[in-house]
Amino acid sequence: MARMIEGQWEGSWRPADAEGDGSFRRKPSVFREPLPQGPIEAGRYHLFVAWTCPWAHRTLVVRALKGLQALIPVHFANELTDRSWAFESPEASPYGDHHLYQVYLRADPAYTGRVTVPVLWDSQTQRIVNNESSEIIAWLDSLPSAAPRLRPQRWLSEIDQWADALYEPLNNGVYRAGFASSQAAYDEAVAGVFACLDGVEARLEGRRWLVGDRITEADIRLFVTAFRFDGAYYSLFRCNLRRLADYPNIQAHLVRLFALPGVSETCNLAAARRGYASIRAVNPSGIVPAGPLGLVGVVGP
Ligand SMILES: N[C@@H](CCC(=O)N[C@@H](CS)C(=O)NCC(=O)O)C(=O)O
Repeated sequence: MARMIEGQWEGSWRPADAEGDGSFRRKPSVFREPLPQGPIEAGRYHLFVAWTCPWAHRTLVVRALKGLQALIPVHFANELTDRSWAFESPEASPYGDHHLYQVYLRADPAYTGRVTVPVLWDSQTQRIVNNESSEIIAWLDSLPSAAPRLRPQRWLSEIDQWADALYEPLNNGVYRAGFASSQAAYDEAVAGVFACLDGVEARLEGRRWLVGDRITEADIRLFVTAFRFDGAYYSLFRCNLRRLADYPNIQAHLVRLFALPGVSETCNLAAARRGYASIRAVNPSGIVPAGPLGLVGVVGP
C-alpha cells in the first residue's frame, strides 16, 4: 500500500488498503488543525492540488468564486506515482520538491498515512494546516470577500443535507465503482451513482441551483463530479448506465456553473482524463479512452 509509515514509503500505489468484500473505503483526512479566523496575509497560505482530483477542484472553484486567487497561491502536482503526486518539475513546487510527499515530510518528518490533495499549507510555520477539502472550502468561504457567501447561514442546513446526499453515493460513489474489486461492490456503487443522479435531475427540474435561488457550495459539490463524469467516470470507472449528457438538467447546471467568472480556469478535463487513465490499478495500459464524443464545451483551458 503506497502510504508513509513514520516518514518512510511502504508498497506501491493501490486505491486503498485491502477490504475483505472488495469495496473501496476512503480514509479520513489526517491534518485537521483549526483554520485561522478573519483576514489572512496574502501569500502565507498555499494550496497544493491536482487537476484530476475533484476534492482539490472544489477548493479551486471556491477560491475562484470568492476572488481569492491573489491571496492564496496554488501549486499543481498532477501525476499520481508510487511515491505520491509528482510535480511537473521542481519549479512547480515552492521548495523545489519533485513529489508532494516531501511537503508532508516537511510538516511532519514521521508522517504516517496517505499523501493526498488538496493540502492547505502555511508557509510561515511550514505546517500543513488541513488536508480535508470540505473544511478548506468552508474556511475559504469565511474569508473576507466582496463575493456572496457560498454557505449562507439561512440555507446552511439544506446545503449540508445536499453535501451528505451527494457525497457517499455520487462524489465518492464513482470511486467505489471504479476501485471495486468484487462484482457485488461495483453493482452496489454504480446503482447508487445513478439513483443519486436521477434524484438530482428531478431536483433541478425548473431550478437553476440546488438550494435557494443562487449558487451555493452544494452546486460546487455536484459540479466537480459532473465535470469529470463522461470524460473519466463513464469509461474508466465503468459508471456507464447513462452519460451525464443524458441528464439535461444536470448538463445545463454544469454548463451554467462553468460559465461563471473564474471557473473555467479551474477546469482541465484533458489533464483530469490523463490522470485517471494513469491509475494503473484500474487501467494497466495507461491508455486514455477516446470518447465519448461530444464532451460539451466544458473542458477548460
Ligand atoms: N478527504 C479528502 C480526500 C482527498 C483524496 O482522497 N484525494 C485523492 C485524489 S482524488 C488523493 O490524493 N489520493 C492519493 C492517495 O490516496 O494515495 C478530501 O476531500 O480532501
